[in-house]
Amino acid sequence: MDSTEASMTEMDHSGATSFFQKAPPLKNGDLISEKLKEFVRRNLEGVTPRGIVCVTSGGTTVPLEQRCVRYIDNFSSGHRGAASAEYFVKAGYAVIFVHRCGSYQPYCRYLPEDSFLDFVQLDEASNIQVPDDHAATVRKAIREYHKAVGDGLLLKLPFTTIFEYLQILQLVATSINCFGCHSMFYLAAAVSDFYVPWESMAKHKIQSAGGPLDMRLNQVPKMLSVLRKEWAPAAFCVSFKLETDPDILTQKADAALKKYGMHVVVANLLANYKEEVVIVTQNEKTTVRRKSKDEDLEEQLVGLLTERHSDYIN
Ligand code: 9Z3
Repeated sequence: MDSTEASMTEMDHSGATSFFQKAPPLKNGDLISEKLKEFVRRNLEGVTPRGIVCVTSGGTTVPLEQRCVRYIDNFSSGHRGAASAEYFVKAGYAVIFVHRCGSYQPYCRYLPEDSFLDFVQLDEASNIQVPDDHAATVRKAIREYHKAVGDGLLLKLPFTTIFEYLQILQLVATSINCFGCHSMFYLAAAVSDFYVPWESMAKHKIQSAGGPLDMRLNQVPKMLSVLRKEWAPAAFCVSFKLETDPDILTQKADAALKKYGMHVVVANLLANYKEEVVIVTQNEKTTVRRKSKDEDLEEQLVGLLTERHSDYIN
């Protein structure tokens, strides 16, 4: 590590400490810790250590008021994270799905919008019926979801704000540290870069009578290197890089790889992120393309990443 990287790590460390000290306390923090403890206990049993992955999914919000009426949000739907979580379970991983409240969920991605009321009907005796053309999809979703949860392979932890997201990420990271190199982070959530610190945030709804709003946003401290160096140093870490300008994408992914010590950066462009991603490692760049409309790009992506993870373990 050169001196610039060393001082960067120290800056990240102190930025993270101060962020957590000043953040509003995590609601249900004790319950989340309990759930994590139980999930980890169950998956540590057995002779061969199971792979465990923390999949983050959906966008974080940035509240503008403490009693929040307004917030800054981003476009992420959580589809990538939800699809990936399913493929990790299929590959035998235990999955901690840290997701934005209300975003796409594993095993329900195929249900149409307004799914409940449009999807089911009542027969003459008021029994719930699922029309034949949807029945197979619904049966498959219910079966796979209950199997994943029943086998102790899926734990879902919701977040809304950037404060909740980072606090939960820290809890998850320190809880699965005992899996060492068998643990993986797959950080697909779209995490806010800027935020309003809690102590400088308006307590009540900001009044429009005050005229145009002039607000300063602070930079969210970079937690990736803290995750990598302190919270879960042996874990295999995959982060995502999203850009809108194709000319800077791979260069930014390379920089993230080096700066935060990631093992893989998945680079994608807003214009075609559902069709194509580039897996960037220190030695190679591999483009993954969706082959057809019926296929999930995440199936190939998760397949390649679990291979890289096995190489890392070996
Ligand atoms: C991604 O790049 C994800 O692939 C998407 C998935 C958010 C594009 P959807 O949820 O979209 O399926 O609608 N995630 C990471 C985005 C991000 O915030 N990356 C940070 C950055 O680019 C690094 S942590 O700086």
